[in-house]
Order: sequence, then structure tokens, then C-alpha cells
Amino acid sequence: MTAPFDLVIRGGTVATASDVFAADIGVRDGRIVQIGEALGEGAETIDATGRFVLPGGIDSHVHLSQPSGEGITMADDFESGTRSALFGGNTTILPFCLQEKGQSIREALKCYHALAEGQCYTDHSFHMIVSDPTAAVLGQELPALVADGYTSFKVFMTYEGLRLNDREILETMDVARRTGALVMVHCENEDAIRYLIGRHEAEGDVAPRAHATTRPVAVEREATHRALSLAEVVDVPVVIVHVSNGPAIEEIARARARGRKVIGETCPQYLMLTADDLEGMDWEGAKFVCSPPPRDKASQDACWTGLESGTFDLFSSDHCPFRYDDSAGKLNPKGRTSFRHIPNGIPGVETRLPILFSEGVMKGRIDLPRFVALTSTNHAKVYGLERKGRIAVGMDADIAIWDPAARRTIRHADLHDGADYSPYEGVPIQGWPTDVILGGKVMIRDGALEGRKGDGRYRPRALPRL
Ligand code: DUC
Ligand code: ZN
Ligand code: ZN
Repeated sequence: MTAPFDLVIRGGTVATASDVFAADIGVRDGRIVQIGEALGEGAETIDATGRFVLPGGIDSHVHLSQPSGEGITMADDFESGTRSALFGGNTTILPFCLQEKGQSIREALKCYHALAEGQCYTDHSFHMIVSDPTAAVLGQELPALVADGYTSFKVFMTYEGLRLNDREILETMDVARRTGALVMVHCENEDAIRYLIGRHEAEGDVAPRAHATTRPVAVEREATHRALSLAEVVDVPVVIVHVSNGPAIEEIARARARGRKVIGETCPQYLMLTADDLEGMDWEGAKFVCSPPPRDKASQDACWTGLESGTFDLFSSDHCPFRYDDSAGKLNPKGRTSFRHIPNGIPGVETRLPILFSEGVMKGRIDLPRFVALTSTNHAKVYGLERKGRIAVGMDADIAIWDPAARRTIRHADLHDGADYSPYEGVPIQGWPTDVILGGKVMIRDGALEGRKGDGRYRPRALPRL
């Protein structure tokens, strides 16, 4: 007689975004088909006694193989980036597809699909970055892409060549209003940053620390307020990504108090790093250059409070990796002359979940259901991944089994990304995913890779459930 299940996960403690309970999980044909006590036989069994059984992590903010300026290469492609994500307990990631000026978004998507096809260890889908909102893009292309399952797009208020002006942001938001898609906004005021960069460079202050000084809280707070106001004018929900500080959080809270639908996201760097980390000798601070920059202890506390209280819906990595000791990375020839030329972004797709588990759950700041919501369930809801982010009958069997007693110290040598450092080197961690299952297939067993590249597949998405 054949076993009723392909896989049974037995004896673990299951956590969802609302509950924690002891149960076995039965998997068949890639889906969860039964949850209960003493389930029947599986062709394969995993004994999860003493461990937590959680939905696989969904990291909805990841950059892979993204063009990042002349002579600069991102440290991760889809193979290394998704392998690293998998080892960090993730089963789905949402990388960005950058529309370059003059390029159609379809064309850009074709390139990213070609880069990802057959290379991935996790499931994936794409957000589009709109950098050239022509009438054709806004009128025809974006609405057609939303209908095809690309249901979110990001706009930038900073970076020359990428930023949109307010009119363009309004018009892009209007596409979201008409289609039901979701706009994500990078909130920093480019003109204010340009002004401060000019002042610092004129004074010869060009070391990495000036990256943080030239992107102060006021620059993010103003842009956050403006993005929220523009969304209010258009009357659409909006995602404020990578929020780094208390005043920006207050802007979100005020908009919500006015009845606006706002999704807030923060990231590990805003809990674990400060601007002082950019101070390192011999340009070492370049390792921590990201935008918005890490700030101070009060900002870290505000972000923790936002995670605990519900202000934040999403905890993402903003994995945007560049090698440090590399002429195509942080220490590129121009980057050594001024902070302005250091590529913005840090690796973190593999350490996102262990950091929040260890610092958040194990230290009693958040409970396990909140961890699951912030790292998986909410990402699925917000970005239309209908069969993901939950341990429930009918869902994809995307599961991470965690050992809450595992103690590790973050060492880049143990990670699986393509960078040559971790910004969290030396951080002690309690709790790490030991087994990761994607669509019912055991991809990592007892910390060892069993899955193959190409096992992770592209997933078109539904409209957000907000
Ligand atoms: N914005 C991101 O979302 N990621 C890295 C750099 C940036 O500016
Ligand atoms: Zn951004
Ligand atoms: Zn990002």
C-alpha cells in the first residue's frame, strides 16, 4: 500500500501568524494536505521534535544582478542569491526588475527572467522599478503587466537618473489606483541630498561616514511625508520601504490616523547598525553604506517599537550586495575618492530571519506569531502570493524547521552569498533554520544542501490583499 503522504513532518511545534500548537504536517503533491495529531505514514518523514515548524520565509525586498552603475557589479546573481536566501530559511524572494531609461518594462522583465530561469533555489517573482514612466508605460504596459501577475512596482525619490518627480509619482500611483497594484516608495529627498553632498565635498569631507551625514533623518522624513501625501491625493494604498527612524514612523502613524492604508517595512540594518559603523578606518565603513543609512540607538529603538506594536507589517532584508575588497564593488577606484561613489547596499538575505528570531523572539521582544507575520505571512498577503506564507491545508508546502537552541556566531565564511563580508560579522545568534522545504521537496536537511538550482520557480502574483 502506498503511503498517504509524500512527506510527514512529525512532532514539531507549528507556528502561524496567529497560533502556536503541536501538530504533524502531511504533504502531498507539493501542498500541505493535513495538519493534525499522529498522522499516517509518509514516503518520507522528518522528526521535528524540539523544533519549530514555520512557513518558509518570504523576503519581499531583494536585489540580484541589478545594474548598479558603470564598473560596478552586484555580488549576487540568482543562483548565489537564492542559495543564500534558502540557507537563511527562505522559500520565496521578490527581487526587483529595473527598467532602464528608454527601455520597455517588458524588455527588462525578459532579461531578468532569462537571468533567473533554471538558476534559483527558491521560488521568486519580480517587483518592477519604474524609472521611465512614459505615456506608453503608464497607459498600456504597466496595466498589462499587472494583469500578467506583476502586481507591484517601486518608485524612487532619490538617485539622479532613477528618481521620479512628484507629477511622475502621481501618475504612476494612478496606475495602481486603476489596476489594484501596489506602489512601493523609496523616500529620500534627492535635492536635499545633492545640496549636502556638495557642502561636504567642498569641505573635503569625503569618507564613508559622510554618506550618513548627507542623508539625515529630515531628508527621509520629508520624503515619507510627501509620498504619503501623494498617495492620499491619488487615493491609493502605498508601501513605505526600508524605514529607518522614529520621525518617518510617526509620518506613517499620522497617515494611518487620517484613514490612509499604509504598509510599513523595516530591515535588519536599522535594528543592528548605526551611522558610527560607517566610521571604520581605511574605508572599512564602506561595508555599511546603504540608503537610507543606519542611524542611532534611538532610531533602532523606534524601529523595534514599530515591529512590536504593529506599525511595521514587513521585515525584509533589502539584500543589495556588493563585494568590499573589489574594484567592481565598495572599493571601486572612484569609491575610494568619495563616499558618493560607493555603491549603496549591503548583503543580508541569509541573516534576516536568524537576526529577528534571535534578537526578537529569543529576547522576548516579539512572539513567534508576530515573527511569522513579519517575515512570511504578511509578505504573501501584501504581494499577492496566494498559496504561500501560511501553514494551512491547501498551501504550498514551503516550510522552515528551526532549532531554537542552535547557537551560532555570524561569520561570512559560513554564509552562502557572493559578497566577501557580512555587516553582522561576529553577532551571536540563538536559533537557526536546520531544514528547509520548498513545495514539499527537502532542499536543506540538517544544514546541508539537497536541493538543486532550478528547483525554485517563478510565481506570478495576484493583486494585494490589504
Ligand atoms: N534602495 C534599496 O531599496 N536598496 C538598496 C539601495 C537603495 O537605495
Ligand atoms: Zn530603496
Ligand atoms: Zn532595496
